[in-house]
Amino acid sequence: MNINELIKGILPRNVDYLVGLANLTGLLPERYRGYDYAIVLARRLDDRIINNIADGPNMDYFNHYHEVNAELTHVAHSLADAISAQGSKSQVIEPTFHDKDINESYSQTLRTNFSHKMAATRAGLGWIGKTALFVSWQFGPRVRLVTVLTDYPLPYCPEPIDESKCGSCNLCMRECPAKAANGKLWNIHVDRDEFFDAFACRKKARELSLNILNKEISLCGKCIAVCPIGKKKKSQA
Ligand code: B12
Repeated sequence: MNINELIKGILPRNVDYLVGLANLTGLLPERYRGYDYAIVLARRLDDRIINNIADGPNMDYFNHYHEVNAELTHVAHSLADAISAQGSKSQVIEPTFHDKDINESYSQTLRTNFSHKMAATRAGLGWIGKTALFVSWQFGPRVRLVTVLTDYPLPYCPEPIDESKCGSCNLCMRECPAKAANGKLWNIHVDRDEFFDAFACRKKARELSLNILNKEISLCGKCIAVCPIGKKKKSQA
């Protein structure tokens, strides 16, 4: 199977996508046994919408979030079907979780059983920033992720990214309305909870979503908007 051709034929042509291939052997829980390879798709978010996130989410961002989720879900299932049609197994991990994906401990941990960000760093597409976002080389954190797992031995990235490239930049940390980050740089041995307080993030995002959008969700996006990586320079706009 020519996986790159197959993916190219499925991706929408009017938006930017990053495509990464990863080997996740030994990194997944038991329920994904046999699916050692991953195709990670990072869909670029709309700069006009992200640039308008000021002090919390707005309706454009809310709508964009839902549209991009729907697009990613559709693209990932089309890809998984195409892989299955070629005789290999495939499983879609949707952009956001459903009740069946979370275990009883979710409310105590805010952890699901699959991390798109881990797949993306294993695919060499980027690293984890100070506010725990996945930061791609090309578009910074202005991407939303989806993953297709497969048993087909993909030509995976030989050089996964194991540490942060954020250096001394602290912008997302300074601007975070929840003050959820402590500035420690990520690497694959540093757990999320050592540098990022996911509970503080969720609490603030819920508060903002309720006040601004009158919706009980956890939307914020300020850390995405302020990251200088992927932010277009004025001359490019
Ligand atoms: C639960 C969840 C939340 C929780 C907890 C967030 C968190 N940081 O853990 C809450 C409700 C707070 C939340 C908030 C938001 N979320 Co959220 N969320 C998720 C979800 C469903 C699961 C994440 C999870 O299990 N976290 C547990 C920790 C341990 O894993 P992790 O954070 O994913 O990644 C860690 C590991 O992967 C590790 N790692 C990375 N590479 C490697 C390699 C090796 C070898 C190892 C061992 C580890 C390792 O480093 C990461 C940081 O510690 C994912 C979708 C998914 N299934 O991945 C979306 C997701 C992380 N959310 C996303 C977004 C956009 C948001 C918000 C901006 C909301 C919004 N849209 O306005 C905020 C921003 C929060 C932030 N700054 O991190 C995006 C992130 C995109 C990006 N560019 O990073 C995701 C990936 C959804 C998607 N499909 O794109 N979210």
